[in-house]
Formats: sequence, C-alpha cells, structure tokens
Amino acid sequence: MSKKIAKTPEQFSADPAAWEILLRADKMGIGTAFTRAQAMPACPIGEKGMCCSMCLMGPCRLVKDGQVGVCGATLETVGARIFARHVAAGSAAHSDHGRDLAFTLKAVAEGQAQGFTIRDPYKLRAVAGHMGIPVNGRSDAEIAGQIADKAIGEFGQQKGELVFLKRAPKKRYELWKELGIAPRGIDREVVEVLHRTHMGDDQDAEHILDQALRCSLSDGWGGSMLATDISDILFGTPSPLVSQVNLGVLRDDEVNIVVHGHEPTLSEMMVTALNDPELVAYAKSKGAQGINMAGICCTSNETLMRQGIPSAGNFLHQELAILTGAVEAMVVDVQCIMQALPNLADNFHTEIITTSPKVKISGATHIPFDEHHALDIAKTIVRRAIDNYPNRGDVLIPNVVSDVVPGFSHEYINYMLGGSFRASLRPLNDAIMSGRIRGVAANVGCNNPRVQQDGLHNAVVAQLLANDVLVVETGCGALASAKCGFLLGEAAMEWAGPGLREVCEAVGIPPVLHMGSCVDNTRILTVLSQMATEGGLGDDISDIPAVGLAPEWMSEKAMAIAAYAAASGAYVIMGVHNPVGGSAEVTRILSDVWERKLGGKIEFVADADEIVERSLAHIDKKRAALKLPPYEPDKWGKSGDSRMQAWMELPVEMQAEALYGAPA
Ligand code: MSK
Repeated sequence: MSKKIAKTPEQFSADPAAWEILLRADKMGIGTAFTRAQAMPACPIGEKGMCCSMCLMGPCRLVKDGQVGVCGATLETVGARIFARHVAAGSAAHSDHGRDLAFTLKAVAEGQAQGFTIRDPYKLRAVAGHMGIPVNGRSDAEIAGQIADKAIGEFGQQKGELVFLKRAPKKRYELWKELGIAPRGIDREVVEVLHRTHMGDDQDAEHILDQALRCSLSDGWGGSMLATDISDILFGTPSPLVSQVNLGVLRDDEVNIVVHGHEPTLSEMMVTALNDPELVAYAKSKGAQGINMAGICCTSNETLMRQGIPSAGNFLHQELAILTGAVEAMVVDVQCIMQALPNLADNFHTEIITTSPKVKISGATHIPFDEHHALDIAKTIVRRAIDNYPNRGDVLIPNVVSDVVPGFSHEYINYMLGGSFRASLRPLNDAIMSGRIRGVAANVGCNNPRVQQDGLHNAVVAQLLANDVLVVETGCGALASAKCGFLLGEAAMEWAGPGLREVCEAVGIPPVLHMGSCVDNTRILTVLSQMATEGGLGDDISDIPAVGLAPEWMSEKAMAIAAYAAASGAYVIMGVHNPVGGSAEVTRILSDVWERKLGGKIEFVADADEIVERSLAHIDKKRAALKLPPYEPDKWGKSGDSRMQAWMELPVEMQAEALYGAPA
C-alpha cells in the first residue's frame, strides 16, 4: 500500500539515483523499506534489548528499575543473551557460507563440479600451508581434496582449536587460550551460545558474553576465513580492475539480470552463461542488444572484484533496482534478501528467482543451485530472463554511475607495496610510523533505513580521509564509497589529507581500498596480523593505530564481525543505536571490560562527527603508546602529483620565469 513520503528522498538517501527511483515509487503508490521504516517506528523496548522472549513464561519487558523477568532474569542477563544470540546467528550465516564453499571445493577435487575449476593454485598451496597440508609433488586436486576435508572437519570438530587461530599474532593467540575463548569447532560454538542462552542456563552476563566472543572467533578465524580462502582458490584471488557502480549500470536495450545475496558459486557460473554465444543470439532474437548482469549487496562485491561485473548498488538498492522496471530476473541466494521483493516485483515483469536450497520466498520461483550441475542451472536462469525481456513495460534507469576500482585482496596489497619478490606491508607500517598515514580505519557493514542511506558512511569516510586515515572497506559500506567516487585514485587528490595523498600518489592507489564482501572482513584481520608482526607497530592487533566502523549496520552478521574484531583487539564503533542499550552493565562489559581483557571493545555511536572524533582519539592514543611522532599534517604534501598539479596550474609565463628567470 502507498505510504505518503513525509521524508524527502534526500532525507532517505544520500544517493541521487535513489532519489529518482523513490519519487517513482511514490508516484506509483509503492512502498519500500524506506517508507516502511518510517511508518513503523522501532519498538522502544526491543530496541534497547529489554524484552526477553527466550521462554513461554514471557515475553517479559524489563522497563522499570530493578525489574526482573518471571524467572528472575535481570536486565543484564537478558541483554547479554540477546547480544550473544545475535552473534551466534551472524556467525552461523557467515560460516555456513564457508561450509558450502568447502563442499564445492570437495566436488571440484573429485571432478564432480560442472564448470568449476581451481583458478588460483598459488592460494591453494598457501592455504594448505596454513593447514599443515603437504604440497610437494601433489596435484591440485589432491591438495584441494585434503583442504576441503580439513575445512569440513573444522565445522564438526569437538575438541582442540581451529587451525587458522595461529594466523593471528602469537600474543593474541596466547591471550585467547589464556582467557579460554579459543574456539574448538565452528558448529560447537554456535550451539553452545544457543544452549547457554536457553532458559535456566548461563545467567552471568560477562560469562555469557565470553561465549559470544568465542563463537565470533569461530566465524572470523574459522568459517568466514574459510569462505574467503576457498572463494579465492576457486574463483581467483582479487586484484584491482575497473568497473562501474549504481543503478545506471542497468541497460535499457539489454536483458538485465541482477544477482543478489552473498554466495559467489552460482553468480560466477552466471558470468560464464551470459557470455554463451547461443544465449547471446537468443537474447537478440527477442529484440535485446545483449545480456547485462549487475549485482546487489555482497554477491555483487564477489562478482565485481573478480569479474568486473558492475554493481547496481548496496542493500537498500535491491528494491530500487526492481523499481526501474528494467530487471528481467533478480537471482538471489542467501542473506540480506528482503521478503518484500516478490510483492514489489508483481508491479513489474521482474521474476524473483531463489537459488539456495536453504532459502525459499513465497511468490518467488525456486531453482535450487547444485554445484554438480552449476552451468546448466545458470543457463536455465539466463534463458528465463531472456524469455521475460519482451514483457518489459515502462523503464526508468537513473543516469547515475560511478567508476570504481575494487579488488584489493591482502595478497595484492602486499604485492603493490613490495612487488613480486619483496611483497610486504613494510611501506605501510613505515608510512604510519612516520605519520604520513595517521592510522587505518576499516569501514564496513550495511545500509539501514533508520538512517539516511550512505549518509553516515560517506560523512565518516570523508572526514577520516581528510585526517590522513587510510580506509579499507567491505560489504555495503564499500559500495557506498564506490557510489560516492572514493574508490578511485583521483579521490586521493580530492579528499585525502596531505600525508595520505602523498602515499596514494606514490603507490598509485585510491585512499579507500575495496577488500570484498562481508565474509572478506577476514582479509582485514590478515592485514592487521601482518602489520602487527611486520615490526614497528607493536606486536599485537590491539597495538595498531586502527579502528573498525559499521556506521549503518543492520544485520546480525555485522554483530558477529564486530565481536570477532573486538576479540582480535580492535576498537569497533557501531552506528544507528545500541541494541542492548537498556543495560548499562552489558554496555560497560562490551566496552570497558572487554578493553581491559582483550584490548578491543565495541561502542555504539549514532553521530558521524562523534564517530570520527572517537576514531581519531583512539588512533592518536595508540600512536602515543607506540611512541610514534604525533600527527602533524603540515609536514606533508609537498611532493608527488599535487606538486606537479600545482605547477601545471601556474600560468605559462610564471612557469617560464621559475625555470629561466625573469625576462630581461
Ligand atoms: S550484504 S550483511 S547488508 S554489508 Fe553483505 Fe550488505 Fe550488511 Fe548484507
């Protein structure tokens, strides 16, 4: 049903492409997540984690001072349980994605995965090294099979510890063991959170949150890390390329297929299918000029950084893409897919196709993915989209696109800083030590219609760049920056402070580095670990002048990421609101207690300026602790391209005078 837009499109989103489509939705009387959020204020009790629904004696609302639930549960226990369950759900989602990739790798090793192959044998061997799997004299298939078996075993392991924990700095690894939070097996830690938070179990807030930490680590240094590594083995380790982002990547004269969700397996095969000459000819027979694929959310990040497939946008663009009227099929897999899509698509010709055996949505067509017949399934889907092209009605594609350079895997960052034979993060550490780069921020996470789309991401990133903070990004935060033009080399000239600009010019990189999808936050863990062991920035992740930010987060996966980042020693600031803000004690444990125990913490800050202020204060505190020179921007910026640019802007007569002296 139509909702009157009380907010303007500009208040809903910072993105001009969204403005145009939101006006169209309003004219057509179609609601979106933007208008639904406005029409449905968040529940004031649930919003602060003050409602316990863990058993049927409730739900209990703990809204008065000292009030307890029917069982006697306190606000602290309730808040800790809610937080821990969010972390467990987020960890389960990420990690299950990793499990599916492990099974695909196993099928590839056995020659049973149609169309898939091992694209990065170097990464295959590197991962084998991390797992203690011998590689000498063995075929790719043999190594892949053993990696897959080991990976699958990590999920069901009951005792011991996950094999990737030793990829963390030694001090961090020892700390996890000392605190008793080193994860034993991925599934085990998720199950234990659910057990401990069942009615009548663990009732000490800090103790519950310790298990949340252990569970999150099983994601960050377990399931998600496996997902990243195996994706690289199967589909190639990303390196920078050029592509485009925003709704303007949709074509008005081609069949448009949008892939959305998180898993790269089917979408990678779709890329092969859409280049099939027979299907291209079939599309032309239906009156289209060709077949165009674009992505949304993290499936988009996967195909963007590896194949250069353009991105139609981030989380809140999923409905807007359909509202263009130009999408023949939206092909979804897992996570972050709004249930509103099939109803919305009923207003247009778009077919919503669910492809994961785990995800069905009423009103959508279900074509389940099976890695043994991936190419056949991809071709079937492409053919359906082509058949749908003649049904297209009125189309409105905003003429808004930005160029983007994605694909900075940690392997590529090492290569770009040191070349093939001296690949290293040494120049990055040196730049931070000298003060050219003040520190590093990882800006990640979602959009949330409770706040202006991309507004917080863009405001925070712009201010950090101006303060010489190098920004790395994943997920929908990265796509927000891409739309805004931050993921381009030229952005350094426009946005970066003098020291950061010098580094970007010298290395030839954007000031904001796209590192992948939300499971790929593990790439950031790898970079931080390497920075800590490279020398000069302490010997643990908690020593590094760095922060983690998720200004517009909404998903439980973001909570899992925040928890494993804090457990790994990072200061994490989450925007929007504190989901356990009703309990001052839980809020204190997540910040003060965790900082004392782990050197990392989570805080919730809704305001962009305050996020930046706290980030810079933390970075400067870490610089001081390392006895690095204080941040002095005036020392930098007198070399490199900016000097050249200033020169080029001088009138020719002044250039001549500077070179040859004043005319006689
Ligand atoms: S897709 S989890 S909205 S980043 Fe990874 Fe974006 Fe957040 Fe989903």
